[in-house]
Amino acid sequence: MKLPSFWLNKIIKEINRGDLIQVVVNMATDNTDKIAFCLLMGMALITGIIAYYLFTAAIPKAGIVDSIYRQELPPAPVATATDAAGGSSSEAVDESAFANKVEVKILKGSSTQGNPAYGPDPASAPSDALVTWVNDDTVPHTATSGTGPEDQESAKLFDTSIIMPAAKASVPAEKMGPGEHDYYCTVHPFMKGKITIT
Ligand SMILES: [Cu+2]
Repeated sequence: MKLPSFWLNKIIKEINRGDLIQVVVNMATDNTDKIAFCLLMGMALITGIIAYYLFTAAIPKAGIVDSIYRQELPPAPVATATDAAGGSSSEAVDESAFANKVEVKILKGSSTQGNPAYGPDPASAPSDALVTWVNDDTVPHTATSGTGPEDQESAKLFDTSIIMPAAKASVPAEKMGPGEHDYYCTVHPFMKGKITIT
């Protein structure tokens, strides 16, 4: 394609002569098709620039969702998730009163049946310890005493209630009493674990 440099040279020469109007006239009289091409390219350029700024102006802003399905989250679970003391959904436990602390993790991905649920499992704790379940998953879980929802003794020994993602809940080992205890998640009853108080 020699056309662009040809036109460039011609335009520069004409401009050097200081006769811009003559440039346009020459182009219009001699090369109507090439003028049309240039005009189309010019219009495309203008369209592109306008479209760029219009689309930029239409980009949605973060945090603003104009959806008819939008629902505000209930405030209580949000507060629980950020509550480092163990969540308002379970009984308040003074962590500083316990020298012995045992942590059981609710494992990431545990809401999928077949995945490991709690870790360590079985867990063990001395009777003077505070057992804390930490939810490392992205959905709410519980640690509820019993073998499952059908268990008559379910939740009678202990129940953390809902633990939101990144939150935790504690139960004193003393409350559970010595021996091996089954527990499960009321949200996902296939999630089962054991804890032994020694
Ligand atoms: Cu669960």
